[in-house]
Amino acid sequence: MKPEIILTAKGHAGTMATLQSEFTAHLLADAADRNAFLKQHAPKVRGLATFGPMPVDGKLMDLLPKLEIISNFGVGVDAINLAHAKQRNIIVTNTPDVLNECVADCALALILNTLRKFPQAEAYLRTGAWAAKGGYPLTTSLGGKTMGILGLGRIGEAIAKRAQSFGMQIRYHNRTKKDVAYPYDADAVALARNSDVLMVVTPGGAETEKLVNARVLDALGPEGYVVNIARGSVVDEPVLLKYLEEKKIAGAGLDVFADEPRVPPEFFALDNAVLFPHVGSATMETRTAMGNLQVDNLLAHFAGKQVLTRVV
Ligand code: 8YV
Repeated sequence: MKPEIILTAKGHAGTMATLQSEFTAHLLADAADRNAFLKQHAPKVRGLATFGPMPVDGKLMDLLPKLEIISNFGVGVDAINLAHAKQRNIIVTNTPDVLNECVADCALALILNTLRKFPQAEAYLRTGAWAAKGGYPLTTSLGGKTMGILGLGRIGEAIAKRAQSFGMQIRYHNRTKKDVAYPYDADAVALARNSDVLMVVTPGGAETEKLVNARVLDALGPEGYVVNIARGSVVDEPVLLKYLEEKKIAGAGLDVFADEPRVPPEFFALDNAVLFPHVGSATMETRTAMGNLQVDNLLAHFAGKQVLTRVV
């Protein structure tokens, strides 16, 4: 008998196919009546396969009394109530490391595009402005600038390595100082004050909510840039929008937003922002590796083995 699991949403095709062949899988996103669906499957469901931003709260867990494991597709587990899972002895797993390089590539693309305004320069050509008005206005170089990494973990390290090869200097702030060669700043304000580009890589959740606020943006100043590849919740989004509109900071490169996939339309009018639809890990190779890890955690657990990447 295959273990029964619930999928909170549709993953990419390969992962969906594996989940559906290895387990008896029920798709919550397809349910016309969520409560009736959960009630119907509750007696047998032992696992939950969930996807990044899908909320998995205590209420959902408690509707599934036999739940043993929540296997997340994504490194960030801020959408899962970890305290509740712990209290119920439910294992939570994520998909770290396999996405580091891809997310770091995306971070560099955002820095390049934000400072050098490549998307805007391309649009300039496509609208015929090059021939009509002459060369695109000069932008600013990466080389010689300082990147302040807010949250120097494994993804932050991969970003630092790349940024250094572009001639950038690195500094960082974490809750606790690490054994690394980069200079450390005591808080986000100090880091912003000492940086040209503030790179937000810290996990989402209550502890980091609106960590990048007006004080931090003031410290970054009118020549400074913010890049966020972490979670929209880490930045005070209305304040960031206002600072971009009023040119109180130079620009922003954003892969994440507070209420995805809804992005406040005021952002679309900004010339000093580059906006990506949360594509940091979105390559076939990386999403396949993430899906494999999500599945392997479930398989290990149901085979009575240790899961591979346990969070709680
Ligand atoms: C994914 C992510 O886009 O890993 C994460 O935490 O945010 C991304 O890699 C997301 O998990 C997709 O569901």
